[in-house]
Amino acid sequence: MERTLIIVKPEGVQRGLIGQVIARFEQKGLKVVGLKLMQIPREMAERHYAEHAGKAFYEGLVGHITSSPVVVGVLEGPEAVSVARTMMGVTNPKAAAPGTIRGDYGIDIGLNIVHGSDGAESAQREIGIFFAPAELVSYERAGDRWVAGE
Ligand code: IDP
Ligand code: MG
Repeated sequence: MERTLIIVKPEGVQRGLIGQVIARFEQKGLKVVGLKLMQIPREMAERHYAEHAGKAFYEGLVGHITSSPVVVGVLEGPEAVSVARTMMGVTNPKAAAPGTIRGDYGIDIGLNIVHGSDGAESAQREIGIFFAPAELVSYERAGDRWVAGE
């Protein structure tokens, strides 16, 4: 089992897409083990997007992600990191395949609806930025074995 961090970005919250985005991950079989609505402080956004510091879009990115509330969540499941990334679609929603979240809901690269960790290490790092250990809940769902097998 693996965990990944997802964020319904400000445009997703403002457009009323929180439920639809979370529902897709749930329907896939990923388990929500952490979830909260928050407005990200600048310092936290800078840590989250540290890999992009210095890039042309960095200031806009940090400004945007802190501009309005987001929903941050931790999803758990088999290969959760890559499964969530595949469901999100590629970074630029203009190119994202129909059927993906970005492909279905977005058109501007700066307004691509959802963030998802891009690897196991970044997932661990990003989960640590947004969630205290006590905020993550391990639990069994009655249907888990009908999703992931025994
Ligand atoms: P990812 O979200 O698919 O992992 P990253 O390359 O990590 O993509 O970029 C982080 C976020 O920064 C993207 O989701 C997108 O919103 C924004 N971004 C990336 N590249 C550009 C760009 O060239 N112009 C404007 N915004 C960008
Ligand atoms: Mg990224």
